[in-house]
Amino acid sequence: MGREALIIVDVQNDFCPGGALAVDEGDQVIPVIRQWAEQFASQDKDVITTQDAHPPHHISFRESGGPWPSHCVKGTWGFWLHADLTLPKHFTIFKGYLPDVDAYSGFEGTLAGSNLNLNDFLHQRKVDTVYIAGLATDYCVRATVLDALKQGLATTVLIDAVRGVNVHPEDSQHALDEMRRLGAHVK
Ligand code: VGL
Ligand code: ZN
Repeated sequence: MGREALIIVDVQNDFCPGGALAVDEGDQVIPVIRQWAEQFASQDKDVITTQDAHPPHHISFRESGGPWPSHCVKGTWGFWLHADLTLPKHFTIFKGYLPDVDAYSGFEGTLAGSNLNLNDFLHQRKVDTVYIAGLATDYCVRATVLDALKQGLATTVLIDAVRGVNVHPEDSQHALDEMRRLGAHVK
């Protein structure tokens, strides 16, 4: 039996109300995630946060022909985790830092200050089971969940701890259905 980890996806200012790419009710995940994080830490389980860490003019920005307004530019206010998301000891994964590559999944990211990718990091930590929370259900949470399943990790989406962008109104529901169909637990 391996260890369990909590992966908190992109609870950054730009994805919360007031941010450049605000997710409706995005900040409502914060108290829920804080409780999960405290519980994981108290059981010596790893807590991992991911952050979108784009350079200016990233390929996913409208100014570069992409779909999104400029967001989560590394070092700006919108890039930082929401101030209310106070967390116990945790590890940080950055993703989306290459100018010409978009990266929705945490598994396309690396441990801050190193080139260790998330999958290798989880292997080193003997993690075989992940719980996933954060923003946004229909983009980065979805992509992270699908990659976790591809890596053979037992994967649970924490339903009260995710919110979606919903460019189309049903996007989050469809994403959750897809995650379930591919083997994720939703709890
Ligand atoms: C995300 C859109 C663009 C996300 C990141 O974190 O879900 N969505 N970049
Ligand atoms: Zn992004």
